[in-house]
Amino acid sequence: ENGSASEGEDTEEAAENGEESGGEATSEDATYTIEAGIGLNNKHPQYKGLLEFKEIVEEETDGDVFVETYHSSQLGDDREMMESLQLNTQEVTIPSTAPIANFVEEFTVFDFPFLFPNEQVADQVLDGEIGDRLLGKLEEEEMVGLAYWENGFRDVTNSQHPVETAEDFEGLTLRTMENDLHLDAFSELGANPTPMAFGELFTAMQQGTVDGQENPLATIYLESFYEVQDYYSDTHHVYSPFVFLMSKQFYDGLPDEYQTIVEDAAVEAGEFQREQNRKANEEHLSNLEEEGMEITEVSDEARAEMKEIVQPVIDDYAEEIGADFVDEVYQAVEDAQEN
Ligand code: TF8
Repeated sequence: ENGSASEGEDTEEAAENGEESGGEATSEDATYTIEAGIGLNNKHPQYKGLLEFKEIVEEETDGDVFVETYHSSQLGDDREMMESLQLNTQEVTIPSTAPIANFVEEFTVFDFPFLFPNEQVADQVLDGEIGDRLLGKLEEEEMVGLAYWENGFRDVTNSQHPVETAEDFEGLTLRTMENDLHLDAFSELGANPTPMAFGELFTAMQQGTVDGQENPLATIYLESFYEVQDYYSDTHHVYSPFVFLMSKQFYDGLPDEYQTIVEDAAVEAGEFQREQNRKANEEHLSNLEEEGMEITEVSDEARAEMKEIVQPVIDDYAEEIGADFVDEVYQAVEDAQEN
């Protein structure tokens, strides 16, 4: 039986949605409706990836599974949307790993500063056995992890001064994601970390509640952070994966054939999303410069110093989530670098 299809009010939203994404399917013809929501806006490659997922699923199920897409935290922030998945009142969301760690603590490992040296290594570890194992743990939390997508390497922006070395974090009030490791790492660097949902961030920067934040280039540019931030630094201090999540109850209720279709579609749309994300990075950097941001390039020495400062925090969390498991992750990162 289908929990979420065609309640009367879906029709209007579906029509709106179909118009926006150019799709012809409607929820009226569908047996299953997937409400999919993300926190970023509709200019971000993540939303483009979601539209790709929609197209594949609707085509392959001949419209029997309809995907309704929402962006800009219309359905809530990362934590709220995950809770909705647990209750099966929303079917899909694609949060960063950092907020997922509040549900499955092992996800903290992917947010260890400077863990992944580049995107290719991240792909191999995430798409490999380790990444898979962590996705499996989501089932205990009533969610199914179908694929890793990409948020990207996180960089710092602020309104006070250029951040060139570790010392420049001193005294900066920085918004962080709601994740204990992020909080502790930025404290260790001397910043005043302020955890907050992404949807509140722009206003917080605008009103000066926080001096700055850290996010990948696509977000900094496409969410117009340059309007309220003067300094950008390519710290690349952590690689932030996205995870494509589905309500377990909804997934379990799908026929086998449709389970395969949504799984493959999440992976395929994810490949497209990663590609779009990576392609745009260089352009976004020059866009930020054109918009008047001061760009600071961080040296490898400065990154090494930042890493050294936060290493005790990393070691604490490694202990907490399981030293053996974390060693396996380090080994997988090394193996991937040799390939
Ligand atoms: C953050 C993350 C976000 C997301 C998204 C809004 O800073 O980087 O981009 O997780 O869902 O909160």
